[in-house]
Amino acid sequence: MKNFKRYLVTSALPYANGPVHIGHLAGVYIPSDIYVRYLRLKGRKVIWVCGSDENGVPITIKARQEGVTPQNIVDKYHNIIKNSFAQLGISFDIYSRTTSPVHYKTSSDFFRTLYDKNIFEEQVTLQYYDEEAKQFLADRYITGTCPHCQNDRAYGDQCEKCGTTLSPNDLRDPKSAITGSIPIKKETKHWYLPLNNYERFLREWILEGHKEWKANVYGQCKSWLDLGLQPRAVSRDLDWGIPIPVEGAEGKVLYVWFDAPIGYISASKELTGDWEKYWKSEDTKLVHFIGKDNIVFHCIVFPAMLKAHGEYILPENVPANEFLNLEGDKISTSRNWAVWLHEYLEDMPGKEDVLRYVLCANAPETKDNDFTWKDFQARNNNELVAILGNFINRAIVLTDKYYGGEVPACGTLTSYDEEILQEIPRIKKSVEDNIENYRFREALREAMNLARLGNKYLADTEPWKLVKTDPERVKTILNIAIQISANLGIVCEPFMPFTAKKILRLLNSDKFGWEELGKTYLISAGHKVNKPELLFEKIEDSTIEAQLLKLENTKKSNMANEASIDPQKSSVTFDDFSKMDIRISKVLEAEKVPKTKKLLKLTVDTGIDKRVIVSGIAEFYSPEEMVGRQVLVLVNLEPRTIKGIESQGMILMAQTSEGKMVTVKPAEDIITGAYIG
Ligand code: B3M
Ligand code: ZN
Repeated sequence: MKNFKRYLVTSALPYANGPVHIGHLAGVYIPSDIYVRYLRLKGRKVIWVCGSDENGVPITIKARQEGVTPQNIVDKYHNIIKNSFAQLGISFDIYSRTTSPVHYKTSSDFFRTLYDKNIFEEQVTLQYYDEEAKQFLADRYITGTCPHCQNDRAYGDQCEKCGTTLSPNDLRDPKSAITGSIPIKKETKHWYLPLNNYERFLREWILEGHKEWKANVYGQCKSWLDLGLQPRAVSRDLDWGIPIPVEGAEGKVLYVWFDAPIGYISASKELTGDWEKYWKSEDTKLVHFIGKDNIVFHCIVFPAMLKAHGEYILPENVPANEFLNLEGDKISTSRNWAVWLHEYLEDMPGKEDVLRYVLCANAPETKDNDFTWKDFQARNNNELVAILGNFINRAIVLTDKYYGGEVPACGTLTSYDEEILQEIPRIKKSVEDNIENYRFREALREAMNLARLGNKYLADTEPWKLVKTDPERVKTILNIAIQISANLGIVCEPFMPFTAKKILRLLNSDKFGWEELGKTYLISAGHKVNKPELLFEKIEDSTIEAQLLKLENTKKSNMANEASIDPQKSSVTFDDFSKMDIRISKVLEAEKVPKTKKLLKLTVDTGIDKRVIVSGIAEFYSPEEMVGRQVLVLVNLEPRTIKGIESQGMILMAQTSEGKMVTVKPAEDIITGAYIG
């Protein structure tokens, strides 16, 4: 294995278009915090950089939604994100932002270097352009009908109803989301990074050189590479972002995925004058912590950029996690389906480590996982309270009770004592191996095994039974229990830094070095520990129910929103409207149209005549339910033949939030044939 002199750790830059949620934490920030805290404890040289991703379309969309400037948006969310990270103990060396002057210059220079080296290809293409707003439309700014599911609110990059990835050209009836007008196609020039030229290098570097990468990461890279790489545009027509530093590029900015990873370099520059050592020497170990949706950018695009530039090292590993779901549903910022960190910190003061623990114990390291409040409660009550808290408490309480808090001297060890003590260095080694290999769940499980070991030791030796008959033995047992507690104060630090501190405070002890983990004489006889205090408290059902209620309300309001978000159609003249002849009618007969699931054949009395209408409501109403019902009928709709039956008119229906079609009826008794208008 290579011997690295220093570590450069990066964590994905969260978009400053919303706060941070538990999915971000479990996927990226908690694992990287554990990793870096551990490296520091081991005395390795390390810098850890992060910051807010403040450029790009996600920011301008949010600004438009809230009716404020993009600058307002990034200022607001940068502060929320930065503060909430700090409160959770996420210990970046720097949390910067990609609107910083250093970043503007760094990424602009980076582009210019590649430009001067003739790396880019220029291409003129036709893009949608909104003539009213006088601007080119980013994919997200074009809406239209999805060609797969007919959803008429699909976006130019994706249909959120059926989940298909789209390009703006796939949409039928495209409209500008800015003005609602129909966009035209207009020529525009952009710079492309020819990823295809780096395919061979990437194949060798990843597929041959990094077989040790996590299977999910390696697998995703392989499938991208096997599909073949295409040139990718690294510029955009947008009025928010870093201007392209080339003449004749007015109105064009760097694509956000071009500048964002350079943000790691800019933040390092802001942090230390030594930044070049970290970024440009082969004996630096560069590790990117990200979520799975960012793999291609960190394993393929950014390395190709770094390679093209020529001066930078490449990542040694990219331990991307899968996704965390919430109560069975995908976490979504726009649908507010999330547990937001800043809200958690407010709702659950003093429980920072509970969240850190649960999200690490349940981290989606190899597959998507689910966060549920019930599991959160169970892990707190059955693990933190019952295992870790219980052991530390028993060790301190017994020392307090029997010896007034003075740690008793250790006498002769039995072979069982020795067996127990030998476990500690084994646990240490296992925690280290697991962390170094990005298996944080397993590392945490092993750390907790030390508390399990302590509980088992006390349960097996039962000092409370021996205190009268064999006081010397009890001294040894409690000395050992206190040594195990001190070891827990060390081993918990990367995972639960607040708890590690509390343990040491209970032991009335200074911080130990990590190298002391595994030692069994950390606290000397005669040392006085503090009065017992509980490390964790039980979480009651009512607390969990309050959180579940919050989620339920989100679900309800989402449903209401979805039911009412149909935008207003374009205006019609009164003449247009008065052409429609709508009458109160009565259904006389109803039957299913054979060989169809959705159609009913209805005979209705319109007051004018009796006629046949075919209506697509069989999924919602049985023929029996329709007979005798008053309905609204558009009687002068051109007749249409459906399944061989001539349909003369249309029954008017409304749609419920669950998508059910229901008939509409007048508020008072009214004669058949009455005119509506
Ligand atoms: N902001 C996307 C994300 O939050 C993006 C990461 C940038 S890392 C350089 O998923
Ligand atoms: Zn669709």
